[in-house]
Order: sequence, then C-alpha cells, then structure tokens
Amino acid sequence: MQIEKYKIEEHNQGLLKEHRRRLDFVAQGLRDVEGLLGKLVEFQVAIPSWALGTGGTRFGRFSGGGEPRSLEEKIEDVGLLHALNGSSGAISLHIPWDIPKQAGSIRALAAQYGLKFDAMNSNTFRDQAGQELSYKFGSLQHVRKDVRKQAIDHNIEVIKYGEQLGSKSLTVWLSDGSCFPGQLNFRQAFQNTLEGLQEIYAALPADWKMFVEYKAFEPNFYSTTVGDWGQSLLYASKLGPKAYTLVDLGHHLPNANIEQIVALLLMEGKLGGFHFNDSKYGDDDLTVGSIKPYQLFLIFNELVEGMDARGMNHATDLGWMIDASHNVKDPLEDLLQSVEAIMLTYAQALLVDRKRLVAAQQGNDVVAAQELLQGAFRTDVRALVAEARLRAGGALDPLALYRAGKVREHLIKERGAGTVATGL
Ligand code: RM4
Ligand code: MN
Ligand code: MN
Repeated sequence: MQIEKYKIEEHNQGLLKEHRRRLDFVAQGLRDVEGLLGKLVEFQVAIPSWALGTGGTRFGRFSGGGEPRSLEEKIEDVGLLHALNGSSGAISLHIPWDIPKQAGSIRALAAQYGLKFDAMNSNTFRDQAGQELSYKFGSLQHVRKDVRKQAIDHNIEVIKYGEQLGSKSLTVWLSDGSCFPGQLNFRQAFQNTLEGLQEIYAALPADWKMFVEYKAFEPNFYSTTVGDWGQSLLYASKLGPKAYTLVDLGHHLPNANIEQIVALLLMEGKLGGFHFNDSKYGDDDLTVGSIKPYQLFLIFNELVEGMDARGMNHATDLGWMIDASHNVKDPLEDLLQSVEAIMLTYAQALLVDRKRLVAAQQGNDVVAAQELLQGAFRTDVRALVAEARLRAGGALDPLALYRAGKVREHLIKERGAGTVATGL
C-alpha cells in the first residue's frame, strides 16, 4: 500500500496552525534556524529489513499480522515510513534473509519509493537450510579451514548482491566466541578471524567500506572474538583504510561510556557507522531513546562535535542505521518512534553552544559545562523536527496519520493475519 500525497497534505493542513505556533515559540530563542532545518532535512536513517516483522525472543514470537512476505513488501514498508517522515530514505538488507533474486527490479522498486540501499549485512550466526558446514563453533574464527572458507565466500557473495543494488558498505557482525573457559585459543581465534576478514576486505569494491561490528556477549557468553571497540579497532586498523568500527548501542557491558568511545573512534577516523537502539540490560534492541535518552544525547553531542572537528558531512560520512526489533509493538509504529527519537536528539545536539562549552571546559567551570549540555537536552525541539518533516514532504504527526489511515489494518487485509517476515 501507499499513502497518497493528498492524504498527507490534508493531515498537515489540519495541524498547521498549531504547528506554526509551536515552531515560532522554539525558533525565537535560536540562532540560524534555517541552517539547522537544512541539516535535519538532509539527515536520513536506514531501516533494517529484519525489523519490519515482530521480533521474537528465544521464548517465542507473537506475530502482529500483515508482516512483509517478501523483499518487495519490506521495501514497500520502508517506503511507507519514508513517505510519513521523510527521514527513512534507506534500507539495510540481511543476507540470506533478503536475497534480491532480480536485483534490477528490486533496485527500481526502491527508487520509486525514494529509497537507497544502505549497508549489506552478512549472516554467519546461524546455519541455513542446505548449508554444508555448521557454524556451531564459529565462522571466521573456526578451527577448520573449510568452515572459514564457507564464511568468507558467503561474505563475498553478500558484497556481490550489494553491488547489484548500489550499496556501498558491508557490515560484518560475527557471533564467534566461546561459552566456556578453555574452549578457544584466543590468539588463534583472532588470527583466523583477521585472515578471513582480510580476504573479504580484498573483495571490496574500491568505493566500499567495511564495518566491523563488535558485541560483548551473546550467543557466546564467555568470550567474543570481536568483543569490544578495542578489538574491532584492532581488526579495522590491520585491515586498512576502508575498514571501520561500527558501534551498536546495545553491544556494551553495563554502564560503558559509549560517548567517549565514539569520540575516540572519530578522532582516529575509524568510526564507520551506528546501529541505534536502546536497552535496559544488554542487546535488548528496544526503541531508540526509550530508556536512556540523555545517553543518546551525549553520544550525539560527541558525534556532532567530532564530525565538525574533522569537517565531515553529518548526513553522509557515517552510516546511520537502526537495529531494533522486539515483541510487543507494531514494528512500523516502533520504527517511526525510533527515527523520531534520533532526529530529536540530533537536533538537540546541534543546539549546544560549542564556544561557550569550550570556554567552560578551559576554565574548569564544571557547572557551566553541565548546564550547557542539559540546557540543549531539555529544549523541546519537536516543532523543529516536525518542520523539517513538513519541508521534506512528510507528515506533521506521522504516528497519528499512520493510525488514522489504518495502515496496519490495510496491510493485514492485503497480506493476511498470519504472515511471518524473515528476520530475527
Ligand atoms: C546482532 C547484531 C547485528 C544484527 C543481528 C541481527 O546482535 O546487532 O548487527 O544484524 O543482531
Ligand atoms: Mn547491530
Ligand atoms: Mn545486536
């Protein structure tokens, strides 16, 4: 299904007067509102193809109905999001969940919705039907060469699919590691993994990037072969200039200072991209900004400061992706909330008065520094983000329009109540 332009316009008309009032209120206290709006309009966040169905846990999965049955329908769903918010102009695919059988027509379909293909994701964390060798004891780290080769070949195949779609990056997340002390020789596992990544790296097209994602735990719980940003950075540095670290917000040990990690990776020119989500415990993959919004703000504050220091383009120089998926919400509503949270936080980070912050830091004025950050964080920027959406052709209140337009009901009618999307 598609949301017609006139429906969005009608919806906006009804809300315009109140929107203007709110916008004027927040804009009055700000400098360079136009510059800020321009940045918000440009900023796009990729939607993961595996988050369009209801996410499960190992205890079960409760499908909400109307889930996309094919890659085409996944693209249609992201198209709906992008029509509503103007900031979801890309999709990130997972292979083999989303193999594009006819890449040409898939690419054309995505273009119809104004979508690009963001990073391609390989999958060696579970065995696929008909797969010759098992990843039970790891993939690139495996003690057996033939298993490692199978994993390398899979990644190279993913790059090939990506090339056909116009993607420019490969994200490698490995579940490799060990569950018990003594199971692995750490150095051997690292060495095997590095050699595998080197072969994959050698197959990257010239204008591609490789993102090495780390995660401290799960499904291995004693050690992980790409367990933290230090290990990821080590691989990325040894691989070469096209390799970067990818930060997934849910992949750290409790209370990790993620904003500091981000600052240092940016300083080294080795931060490649982001997987946004939120969590209470670990890799919970909850809606962005739903649990620790101030932490997200502090991360964005470092991103903006660090990118500006290196003259980077906020919208295009890093890979911005959501990686969230769970049990209890309509996935499309949830993704609208996640994108909104990212845009709001980015806007707040843009509001930080950098000159005054530097002065406070130089003067050891801790109180002033904290006041500056919290002042930006506590600014209600919802009208600014809504204005950016309006200018991008989106809806002033995407969630309200989604509900009023009975989108989920339509999807259930079209696709059925019992459909189950490929993904987690
Ligand atoms: C992992 C990791 C990867 C994602 C898979 C589905 O925990 O976050 O990025 O592709 O989950
Ligand atoms: Mn991730
Ligand atoms: Mn994860």
